[in-house]
This record gives sequence, C-alpha cells and structure tokens, in this order.
Amino acid sequence: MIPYSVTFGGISGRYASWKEATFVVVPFPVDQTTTYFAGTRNGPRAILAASSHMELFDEENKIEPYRAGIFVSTEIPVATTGPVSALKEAERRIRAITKAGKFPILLGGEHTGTAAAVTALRKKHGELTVLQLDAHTDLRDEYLGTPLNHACVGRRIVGAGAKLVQVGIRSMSEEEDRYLKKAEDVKTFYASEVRDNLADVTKGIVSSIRGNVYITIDLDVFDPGIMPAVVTPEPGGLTWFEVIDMLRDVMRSNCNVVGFDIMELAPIGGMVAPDYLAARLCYRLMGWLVARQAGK
Ligand SMILES: [Mn+2]
Repeated sequence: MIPYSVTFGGISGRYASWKEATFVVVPFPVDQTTTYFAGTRNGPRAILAASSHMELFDEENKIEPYRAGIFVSTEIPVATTGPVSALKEAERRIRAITKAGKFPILLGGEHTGTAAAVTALRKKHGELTVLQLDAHTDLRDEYLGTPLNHACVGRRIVGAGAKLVQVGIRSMSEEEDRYLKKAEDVKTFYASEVRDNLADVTKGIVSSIRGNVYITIDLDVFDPGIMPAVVTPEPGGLTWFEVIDMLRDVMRSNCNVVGFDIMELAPIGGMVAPDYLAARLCYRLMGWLVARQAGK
C-alpha cells in the first residue's frame, strides 16, 4: 500500500511503516452528497494535521499506542461523477488491510464511506454488528435521488447484511420512524435516553453487540457546542465523556472490534478544537485496542 505524505500523530520511521503497522488509516475525502453545508473533503487531512499535536502517551491506558504501528495510506481518489469509484476503492483497500492481518480505520469524509468498510468486513468475517454513533438514523432508502447519499448509510449497512445498533439519535424523518418500527436488525438508543441514564444505555448497547463489531462514529453525535465542524449539526448532542465512557465499556466487553471509522468532519478555518477532538478520539480507540491486546 502506498503511504500518504502525512503520518498519524507525526510519527515516523518504523512506527509509521506498513510492515510494522497494527493500524492502517485510510483517508476518505468524499464530499459529494452533503446538502446543508459542505467541507468534508478536508476532514481526513485536518484530523491527521491535528493528530501531530497530540501527546502520544495515552494517559488513561498508560501506554503509547503508536508503538503498535500506525500506517496512513494515500487518500482515496474522488471522481467528480460521484462516490461510486471511491466506495469501490475504499472496499478494495479495507479488504487488503484485513487480508494482511491489520486493523482498518477510515477517516471521513462523508458517512457514505462506511458502507464500503462494512461490505468488505462482512465478506471477511461473515456476521457483523455495526455500532453507529450518530445524531441521525440515516435510514432513508434514498435521498435526493441517490441511495449513496450520506443520509442513507444506515440503510446501506443493513442492506449489506449487518446488524445495526445506533446511539445518540435525535433527528429522523417520518419514513425512517416507520422503518424502525418494523426493522428487526436495527436497535436505536436516542440522545434523550443517554441524557437520562447513560449507564442503562451503555448496558443495552453492550448486550446488543456480540461477535465481530465495526464502530462508525458520525461526529455529529457530539453536541455542536464541542463539535460544530459537521455538515448537519443537531442540538442536544453527547458530551466527550458520555461518548468516552460508553466506548470504554464497549471496548472492554466481550465483542471483537474489527474496524472503526470517524466520519463527517468539515473543518472550520481557524478553529482547531473539533479537528483535535476527532484525532484524540481516534487515538483513544487505538489505545483501548492496544491495551486489550496487551491484556491490560
Ligand atoms: Mn449524522
């Protein structure tokens, strides 16, 4: 795989090499079906840039996760004709990464990319549960004339044969509400439930995810107060600690996390905090995975 010009965390040498890598980051700078606001094409680059300013010590897990090796591949090329070729290339790369026994991480870019990862991982692992952190259900069959709109990715995940567990939801259409009522493979936890009782929601999530799990994080799951750099901000989002506390329990549960993504960052010029949040979240997830491998 060809390395990108920028590494994760500003690391270099063997820690950033393909050969030594436990984690492989794939930048997915697609920005084609967003409507309210654009800018997700700059998301992956902004996360990588912010990551070079982080402490490389994970103060929660008391480890330096980069020592497990983090390779960043070149950006997925984006065609002006639509996201189809980018999705195919993302799927091909995720397949190559898992075939090499490495752990895939997608950075977005619009949420559509998750469908490519899920398709690749379903082929590799068979049964797969997707844990989606998101303000939106994304369960429309199509939106504005295309099934590949970022507002439809939940439906594409279910269509790829994965079970779906959603959390942080606080916006949906009537069509999606109707779909949810009869969807057997989708479980939804609303943002209001998280606010009322985070511990119960976390327990509910952990008991709903078994076996192989892919985690997809639409950054709009966070409150716009701390994450304004998204294309579809919704009030009433989760706090940093709500997301971290929830994910910690997920990462320490019996499930087998086989990949994750962090999507929909649309950086705002001069405002680095959202980019930095995304980078820290990515690195913390790596930290839990490394800690678990080390039996910590
Ligand atoms: Mn969303």
